[in-house]
Amino acid sequence: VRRVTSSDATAPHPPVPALELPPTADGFTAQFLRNLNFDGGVTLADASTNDRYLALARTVRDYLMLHALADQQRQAGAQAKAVCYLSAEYLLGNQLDNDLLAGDLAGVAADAMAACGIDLDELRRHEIEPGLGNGGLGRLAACFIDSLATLGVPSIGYGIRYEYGIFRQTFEDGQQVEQPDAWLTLGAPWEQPRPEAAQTVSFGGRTETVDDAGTVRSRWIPEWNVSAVPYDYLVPGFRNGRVNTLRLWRAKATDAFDLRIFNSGDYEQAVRAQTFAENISKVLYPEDSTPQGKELRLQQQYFFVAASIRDFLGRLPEDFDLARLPERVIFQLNDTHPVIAVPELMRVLVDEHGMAWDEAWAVTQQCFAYTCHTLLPEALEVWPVELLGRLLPRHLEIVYRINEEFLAAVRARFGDDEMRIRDMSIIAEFPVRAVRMAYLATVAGSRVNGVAELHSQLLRDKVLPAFAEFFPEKFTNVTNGVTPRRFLRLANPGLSTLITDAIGDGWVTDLERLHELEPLAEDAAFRAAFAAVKAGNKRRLNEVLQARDGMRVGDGHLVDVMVKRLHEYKRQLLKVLHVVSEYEGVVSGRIALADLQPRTVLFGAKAAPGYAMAKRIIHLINAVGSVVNTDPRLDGRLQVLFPPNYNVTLAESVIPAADLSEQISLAGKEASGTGNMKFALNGALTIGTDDGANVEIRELVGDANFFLFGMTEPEVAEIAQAGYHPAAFYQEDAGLRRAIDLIASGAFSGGDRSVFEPVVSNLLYEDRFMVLADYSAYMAAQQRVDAAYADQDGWTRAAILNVARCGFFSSDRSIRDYIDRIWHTPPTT
Ligand code: B1H
Repeated sequence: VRRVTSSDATAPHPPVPALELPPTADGFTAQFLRNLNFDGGVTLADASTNDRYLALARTVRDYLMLHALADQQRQAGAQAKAVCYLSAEYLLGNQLDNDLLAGDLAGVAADAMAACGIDLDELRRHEIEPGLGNGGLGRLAACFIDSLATLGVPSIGYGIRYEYGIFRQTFEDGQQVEQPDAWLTLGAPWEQPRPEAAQTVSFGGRTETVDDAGTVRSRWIPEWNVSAVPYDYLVPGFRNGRVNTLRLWRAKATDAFDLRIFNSGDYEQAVRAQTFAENISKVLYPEDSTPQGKELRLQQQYFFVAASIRDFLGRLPEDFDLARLPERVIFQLNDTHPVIAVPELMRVLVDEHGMAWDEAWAVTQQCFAYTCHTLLPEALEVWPVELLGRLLPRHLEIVYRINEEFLAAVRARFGDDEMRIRDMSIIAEFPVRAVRMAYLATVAGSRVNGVAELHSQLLRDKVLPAFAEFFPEKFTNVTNGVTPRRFLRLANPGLSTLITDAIGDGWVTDLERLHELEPLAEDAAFRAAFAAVKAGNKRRLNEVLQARDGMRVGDGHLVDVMVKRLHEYKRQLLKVLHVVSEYEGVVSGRIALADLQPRTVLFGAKAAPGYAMAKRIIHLINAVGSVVNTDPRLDGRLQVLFPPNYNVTLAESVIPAADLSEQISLAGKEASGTGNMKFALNGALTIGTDDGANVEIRELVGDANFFLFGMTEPEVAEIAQAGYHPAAFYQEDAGLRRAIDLIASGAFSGGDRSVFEPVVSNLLYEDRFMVLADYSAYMAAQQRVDAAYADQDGWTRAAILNVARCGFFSSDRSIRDYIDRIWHTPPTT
């Protein structure tokens, strides 16, 4: 045993090798038992499932920490430029399997658990996923940090440690009920609190001007503070020894805060004030795509970006020249949620470091880049000036000055074109004076990117055309991607093994190698093996659904899946109309039961709690399901399953089992989609519109292996322009009329016609997302699906080609594109 001397404490030293590397089952077992005994305070004999789970998680983290310490030491002197990914959401999913895979610990962990008589699968099922995001945007952030680590890019993910993540969805009488997501209650073994690295974040108050040796400067006198305490997650690269950090901030009342209240002697007020501060990181706002302009949400946004900027600047050498900040960092803005970071960095540089405005602006412009994730006008965040001025008065001044100088530049180029000035102003005047965060991000950032080719083009042409004209060089595209580690290697072990047996395991970090599978589509034995994997995945899904919800997919059924947030633009209603039409067809005798391709239609979707129409649509899906599933005339050949609480964990069981992937948004509305990529990569065929990344999927897999239907974006724009009349489609299409009439008749609501009346009249008289206009094309495409599925071997061939041709959709490729087009941050070793 080496003696620890006092010099060890100060001199840089290699991490103490407390654990054996490479890991052995004995070493792993010993560490597991240490954690169980000393961290958990229980013996193996007395340990509960939770105790064992926590000790296992700790042990996995210990091994990763060894890599992290070594990695930090290697990177310390490197002075490489880092990516700071600023995102209000990270939809991480379970950590255990992810970290076992990345750290190559699955084998020793299994042996160690077996040696202790513990069922590893039971511990896997015990994990509660951190659901710190709503949907695609949050999951994208999680995929990106995985790829950043795997590619060896120095980076930090910054976000919020919500005490309550996305709500847990239950159904009562078919209607959504939201339950709090208490993911922290049984312990959070993957995170490490770092109270010593807390930052203070200020709010409110006023500004005053001071004469600083002849220059008039503004400064902020805030009114209240909160403390931001970081909680760190290890983000391991795939077996490369690299470990990055995800730093999530938790709001705590500051000591000063406590003291002030303590002095006032008002105990009740003291407790209330503490709650007030800590509310900031209490709950994730459950709106996907449609932000609500709530004050607490702005507090959350400023809270995490202010803490993150300070945190990053604190990592630079004491004497670092901030004029060179762009050499060391790029802050990537994940949508507009962190855009308040722009005036914050300006404030830090100008007010706190005394930098001249113009120089600070030049630095700031190089340090930010902005990703837009939407096309819906209602999704573009704006903050009322009144609110911003009250919460962050200095930031409002800074935004005004940025806008003034920007509009002066616009005038200098285009003259006093007041229409243009009003269009481009960062400050909107109607309906209330408000800051347009997307405009601020566009003016401030070095780059603006959309998330799929079509989306980036529409962003230039429709959402920000004046800006694209003014700053053509800023606009670029980075098509989204998904991590093949979680969504293929882990979620689909059967297919992973089949692929690896055929082409080796290089695909896990080089997904384009899936192309090597293409010739195997013509190999009958490979097709049979592929089909067997799909059948096995359906059995696995059934085990999960049985245990979770008492549901099962029918034997021999085509598994038709639509899982994503519930939003009208995504058109779950179109899928419902298809189901109702098939049902009506059989019941009325127009379709012979024997001609009906047996199908299970599986939905998964959460609705924002305040989104009434979305909740009615959930109710309708459940109502249709309970009628269709139990009508003896259908004999079980058409099933509608809607397991509640769709999340990352359920996705990992559902996606590998799917035959058909529903990607049926109205063209021009879905920015990208990422579920579409996960399904294709797992060998489901897509029925989809020409929208988002569907366009690129279809181009890559080929028209023969994709069921395209519906209007194109220009066609949508044209009929919108001409005046869209949904009722005309209802009048002209007898099948559509029968389906809608059946819903309107109360057939799915126990004869009560009022229940779904709002859904029906919305479809007939408004139908903002043109469900009725695409209905007949969708029905025809579903007929092509049925015909194609009848040829099982042909279907399997097409499915294999989907897998083989979707390597492009790795988030590793997305990150390489960000590096090449935006960040210019080479990987380090
Ligand atoms: C996407 C959001 C979003 N776009 C506001 N916008 C939110 C907007 O809390 N909010 O207020 C939360 C989320 N999310 C999605 O991003 C797009 O709809 C998808 O098409 C895209 O694939 C995904 C990732 O780019």
